[in-house]
Amino acid sequence: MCKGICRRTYRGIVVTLCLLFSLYVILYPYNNTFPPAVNCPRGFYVKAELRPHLQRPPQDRAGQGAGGSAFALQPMSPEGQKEKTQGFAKSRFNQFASDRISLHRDLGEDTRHPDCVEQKFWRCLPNTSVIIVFHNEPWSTLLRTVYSVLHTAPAALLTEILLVDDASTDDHLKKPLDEYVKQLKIVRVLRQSKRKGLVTARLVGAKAAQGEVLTFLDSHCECFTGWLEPLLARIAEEPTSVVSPRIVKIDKDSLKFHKPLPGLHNYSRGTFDWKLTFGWDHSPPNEKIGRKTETDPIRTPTFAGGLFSVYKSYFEHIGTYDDQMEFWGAENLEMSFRVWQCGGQLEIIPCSVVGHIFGSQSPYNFPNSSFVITRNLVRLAEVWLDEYKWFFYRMDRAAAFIFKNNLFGDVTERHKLRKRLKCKSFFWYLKNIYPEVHVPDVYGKLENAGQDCCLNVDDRKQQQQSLQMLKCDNTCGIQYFQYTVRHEVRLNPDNQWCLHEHPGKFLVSFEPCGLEGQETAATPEQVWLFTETNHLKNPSSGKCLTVAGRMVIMSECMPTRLSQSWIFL
Ligand code: LR7
Ligand code: MN
Repeated sequence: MCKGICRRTYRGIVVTLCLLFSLYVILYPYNNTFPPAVNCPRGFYVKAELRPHLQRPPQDRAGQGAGGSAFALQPMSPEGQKEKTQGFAKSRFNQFASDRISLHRDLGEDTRHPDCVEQKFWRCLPNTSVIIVFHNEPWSTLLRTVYSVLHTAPAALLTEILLVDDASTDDHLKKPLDEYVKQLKIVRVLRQSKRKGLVTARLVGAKAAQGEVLTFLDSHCECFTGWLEPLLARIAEEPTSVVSPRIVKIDKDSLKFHKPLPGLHNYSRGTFDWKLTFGWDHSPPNEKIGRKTETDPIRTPTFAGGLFSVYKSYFEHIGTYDDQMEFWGAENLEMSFRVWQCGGQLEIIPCSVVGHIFGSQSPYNFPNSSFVITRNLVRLAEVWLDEYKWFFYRMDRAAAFIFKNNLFGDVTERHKLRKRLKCKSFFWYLKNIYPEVHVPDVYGKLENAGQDCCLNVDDRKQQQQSLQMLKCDNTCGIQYFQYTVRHEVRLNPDNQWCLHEHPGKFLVSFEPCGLEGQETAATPEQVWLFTETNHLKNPSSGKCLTVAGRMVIMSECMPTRLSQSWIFL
């Protein structure tokens, strides 16, 4: 009998396990929108399987720009000179030279690191749509971009190339372009009827794309041999990665393609400053960031934003773009912060090399351009920067104006997205992703708006009773303070004393700072928020720093009270 019970129990367990397993199999795809389930036959691709869509036609070795070389200057006729000047004025690079270089130019020998040249790929790379948005791009640069993809990307991995026209006005980009790309079979032109900028144009492309991965390129690029596979391989391995190639320069004057130099492997990564300008610096040494081989990705705090691959499903999951950003600018930093703060990663893949023409300045004239770019930046600051936005507004007066007068539009949808994805704080981002960032503290006197007086500390005592309001002339004490990113008000120059509130009392004094080194948050009594009404508020007590005669006390915050209104001078 016992045996019977055991057998029955055993059978019960097996049935339950089977049921649970089938349930898991059925539900699996629903809790995993990405990665798409990959069916990966064993082994590596062989060369023949990675053949491009189009073979390059035979090259004229002596031709202009051959092998990625510079356009050679020749004696020029007056008409030629005129054409060159006009081309430069319109495109901000040497269009004259570009127009005389083969659309199919080969870039010569593979000069990437040997580890990259020899890298093998598992036979399970996802396929991709390449999306190229453009506005009034010259024919030669646009078509050289297209051909460089067709000549390098493995046909098996390239679903299509989508050219998205952001309402260009140049005639060559209309019917002639439609007609020309017909022969290229997998190239399609989509159009945005009104000029709205690159963000919405990219969204048009992303929506129409049929590939598993989206790969964005600018309209004046040339892809180096083997650029696509390493990008796709990395996102197959890490589906929440957004990956950029290593971007090299195509010279705006000579159209020389700056090939990766053998032996030189110091890598750049993307950064930003408090004006929210994108920039580059050197990635920390390999040992420090755990890179073991040359094929390993490089984590980057921000990206240039024009050239990258991402799973289509992940792009949608993390909120595509802020579609109310117009024309040009800011979308790259917005996406950088968003990807990191919301659980993804941004990487540069050094084995993937793509060239880009960096023009001398923006060739676009859209209405109110500097206002539009700053407005885009304010939108991103309002959504992703938390209290760090004040650094930006302090650095950029136009941004502060747009913020103050509420001219940046509605960002509630983006806030909802941030909440839905449970994204981390900007403080987390700086600490973990960009710890080398320079965070400026604010220094100065603290003047009270109600009187012509400044907060003064008697440097002989540095105690509560020595805190008072005096004329702002530095004659009898210290009037120099530092408002730190951790929201302390520190007494300078020695930096050891912090403005300190005493719970349940009116008292406020300078006490030794509780926060040391890399700790994340100050002691609650030493936290002061500089509010929009210029109050210095201690959030734990909810009280504000208040002037009472020559004394300074804590009292209930009242928005209009001048005795609670402070200015950092
Ligand atoms: O109104 C516009 N509509 C467009 O369709 C303005 C531009 N565009 C197109 C344009 O044709 C091009 O294909 O959008 C693309 C980007 O414009 P560029 O080439 O003038 O920009 P850029 O190369 O000067 O600037 C970089 O920053 C931009 C900020 O919005 C975009 O993110 C670009 O994609 C980005 N370029 C790169 O990342 C390439 C690497 C260079 C660097 C650094
Ligand atoms: Mn560009």
